[in-house]
Amino acid sequence: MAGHLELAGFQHVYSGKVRDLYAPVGADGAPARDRLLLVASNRLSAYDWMMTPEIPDKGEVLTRLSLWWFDRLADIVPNHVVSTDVPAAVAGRAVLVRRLEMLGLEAIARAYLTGGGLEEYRATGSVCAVPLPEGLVDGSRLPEPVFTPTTKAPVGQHDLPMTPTEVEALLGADRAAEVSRLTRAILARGNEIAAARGILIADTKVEFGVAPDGSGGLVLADEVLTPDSSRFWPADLWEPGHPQPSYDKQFVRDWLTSAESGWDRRSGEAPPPLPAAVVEQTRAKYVEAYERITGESFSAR
Ligand code: Q0N
Repeated sequence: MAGHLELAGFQHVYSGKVRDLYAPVGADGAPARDRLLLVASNRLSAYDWMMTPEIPDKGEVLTRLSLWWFDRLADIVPNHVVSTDVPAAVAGRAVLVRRLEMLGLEAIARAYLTGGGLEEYRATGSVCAVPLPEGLVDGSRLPEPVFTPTTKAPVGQHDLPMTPTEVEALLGADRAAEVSRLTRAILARGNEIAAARGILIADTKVEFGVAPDGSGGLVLADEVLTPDSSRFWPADLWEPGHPQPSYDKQFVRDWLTSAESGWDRRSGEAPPPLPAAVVEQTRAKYVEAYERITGESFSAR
């Protein structure tokens, strides 16, 4: 994979759209089997395109926000974090984690109705086999969080909704019920904390793994309750009945779809580079989300 960092003592394993994985290399030169280094980049995607330039400090903001949430979720579920003692080149935006065997699904829960959940509700009155009250609209709060898992599609392809039967076939009934319960509990806890700070978390995607030797239960991995893994809405602008503004990517989307960008979403061509003002406004939204949720001021390391 082109474009990843050369980190002394680490071997590149995998790059996703936004995060990269490395394996620590032992004194014998062999990659460690029980640890990974998870590095958050400053990359941002919109309308399925990677933007240029990157968003300064984004990786650090999201890494620190995930770490803050892991602490506040620790009574619900253990997590994969081992240490934040990482190479200087990635300080603040990387975490050393336990290498897990990841479950083969995206665990998603929804607390508000929008996107794919709204489409399914309009067609069937239910979302992922959960019947919902009549009269809900785009942005309505659900009576309680609903578990709406999807498949994990290869990079470049879109994830597909999974039925409860498919999830049970993949995980077994007991583990399926546990993944559902934990995912909904994580979102409920997130909303308890964030709502008091002016942010609604409409939905979220989490990833679970288990120890490769099969011992122990589910472990929360990857990132958690960040604007990249969740829809954050400013509570003061919440108004069910129409699409809510996205907390973090709104400036990017607004500019890309404005006449000013000169870009046609349907052209199939890469979007032009973001103007400096759009990059700066977007950085400010990530920092604002971090500061509002944690109550701590952000300053890059
Ligand atoms: C893992 N993903 C999906 C990196 C994150 N603790 C872990 N152990 C084993 N595998 C993974 C983790 C974690 N976290 C998670 N892939 C592997 C999410 N990726 C997307 C690309 O960037």
